[in-house]
Amino acid sequence: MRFRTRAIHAGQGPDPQHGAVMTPVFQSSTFAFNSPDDPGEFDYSRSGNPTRKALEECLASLENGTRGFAFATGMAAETTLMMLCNAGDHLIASDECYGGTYRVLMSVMKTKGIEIELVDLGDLNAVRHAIKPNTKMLWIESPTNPLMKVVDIQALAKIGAGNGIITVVDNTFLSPYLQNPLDLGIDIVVHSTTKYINGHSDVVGGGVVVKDDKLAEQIYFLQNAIGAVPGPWDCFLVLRGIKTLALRMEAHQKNAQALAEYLEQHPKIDNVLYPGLPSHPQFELNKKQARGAGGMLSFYIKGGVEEAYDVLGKLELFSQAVSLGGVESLIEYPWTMTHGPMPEAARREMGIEENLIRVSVGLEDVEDLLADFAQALS
Ligand code: P1T
Repeated sequence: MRFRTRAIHAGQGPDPQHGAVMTPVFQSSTFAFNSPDDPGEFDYSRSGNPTRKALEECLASLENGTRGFAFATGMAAETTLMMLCNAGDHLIASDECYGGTYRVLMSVMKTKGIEIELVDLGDLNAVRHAIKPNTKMLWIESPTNPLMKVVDIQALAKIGAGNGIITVVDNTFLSPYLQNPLDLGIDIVVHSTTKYINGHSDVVGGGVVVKDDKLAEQIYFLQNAIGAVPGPWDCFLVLRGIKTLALRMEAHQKNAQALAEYLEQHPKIDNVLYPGLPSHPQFELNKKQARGAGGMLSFYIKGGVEEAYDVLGKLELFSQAVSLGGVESLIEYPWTMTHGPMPEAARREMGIEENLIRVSVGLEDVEDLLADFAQALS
């Protein structure tokens, strides 16, 4: 089956009891055993729940994997995966990533004795050079949040496989509609389902997909042991959103492309970061490994804090808010918002400056979005 069909049907046959076409919300913490030694398929909702199972099967299908896992948030999914590492293990992570990922790596995992090394994953020699006998995991984000850097996923997967390192890609920005890291040789895909997968800014959630049985068993053990799972109602909402993922992504990226082209020629903008622009340094690489450039873009406005605050305040359709991937356009200021948790020096080293602005381009009429920027920049 193709993508749109799987988004609507994978894991979601009619309910066997009453024929409900939509997967019911099984709002139950516990399930009756048939007998003390026969729990049936479900026994307790931390370990498994039928609504969650439908979502997990759908996620697995959309990422071309064999097992999916749903989590309470994207960070819950990430933290659970990082627990595959033990004290003394070495984890190489992208030197550009979401501020919350940076925080959990540097302020949680590192303090528990996991060695964290941030590397420019665009430099494959630097990655090879960083590998040590105790390197356990390679953590990749592509495109990166918020600088939209694209790295060679297939090459990194090869380096990981050749050295017995578990490779992880955070695929939140492109969604499974536009990029499938498992097909490029990656071991684990992670998502904040809060974003495009749910798509309506009304749920927080996370997802993980793998195709290796042994890894799946280890992740299932951690999911159940740690228990950072979503409730059935949230799973239902994500499943409802997922059905239109393909349609939304097409529309998001059409609007983002138009806005990126508009901003790129605007005299008050210094530089636009969007992998769909031929000026993007990894334009060709993105075309090679993804089926589109998605709905996220960032830009440097000419000037500094004052000019940035001015445009943020004058935009009327773009709410100033963190998060992304919903139907409505959002704008945010990485310096104090998404990447505020990072030390100033780390922000600067990454390229996050006071004149950087990030946009999650929504599904409004593009003429209205362009007109709003025109008035805000005038
Ligand atoms: O917010 P949560 O569902 O826990 O997901 C964390 C996360 C993980 N990975 C990426 C690439 C992300 O962008 C996020 C969350 N990001 C935002 C809230 C934001 O505004 O960038």
